[in-house]
Amino acid sequence: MKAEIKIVQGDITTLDVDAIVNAANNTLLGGGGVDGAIHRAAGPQLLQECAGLGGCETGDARITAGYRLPARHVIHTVGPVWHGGDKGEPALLESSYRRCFELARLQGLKSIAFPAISAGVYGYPMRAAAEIALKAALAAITENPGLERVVFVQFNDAAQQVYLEAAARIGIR
Ligand code: AR6
Repeated sequence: MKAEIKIVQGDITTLDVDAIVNAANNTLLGGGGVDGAIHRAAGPQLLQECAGLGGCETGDARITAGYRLPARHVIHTVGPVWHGGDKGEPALLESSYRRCFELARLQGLKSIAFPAISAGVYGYPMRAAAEIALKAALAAITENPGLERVVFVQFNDAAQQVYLEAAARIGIR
C-alpha cells in the first residue's frame, strides 16, 4: 500500500509522528521560526544533543530524539537561503528533503511531518518550495515501502492554500 500525503494547517510541534522535521541553520543550535518552536517544545535536552552534532551542511540533515515532543524524533535539515534562485537553491532544497527521507528510511520511520523548509526567514518562494517538497515526497514513497504517512504542515492559511494548489498541479489528491 502506498503512503498517504497529507497537507494540514497547524503547529508541527503538536504532531504525534515518528519524526518532525526542523528547518534549522548550519549550527543546529536553535533559532527563530519553527526551529525556535521545536526547541521550546522539546526542552533543553534537544539543544544538548544538537550541540554534540557539530553542525550540518546546507542540503544535509541530522536526526535526534524528540524529548518532550509527541514526535519520537526530530530530523534537522538546513535548507538554502534564497538568493534569487540561480545560486543552486532548488537543488539544495531538493537535497534537504531527500536527506530527510533517507534518514527516515534508515531508521525505519513510518510517519514524518515537514514544515515549509526555507520558505520563512530564508525567503524561498512558497509556491516553488511547495512543489519541490511534494515531488520529493512522491519520490520517497516510491522508494520506501515502509513509509506510511507524509504530512506537510502549514502555519497559516495562505501557505496552506499554496500547498493545496501545488498538490493539484502535481496530481496529488
Ligand atoms: N509549525 C509549522 N510551521 C511553522 C511553525 C510551526 N510551529 N513555525 C513556523 N512555521 P522558518 P526557514 C513555518 O523561518 O525559512 C530559524 O531561525 C513558517 O511560517 O522557521 O527554513 C533557523 O534557525 C514558514 O512557513 O525556516 C534558521 O536560521 C516555515 O515554517 C532559519 O530560521 C519555515 O520558516 C531557517 O529559515
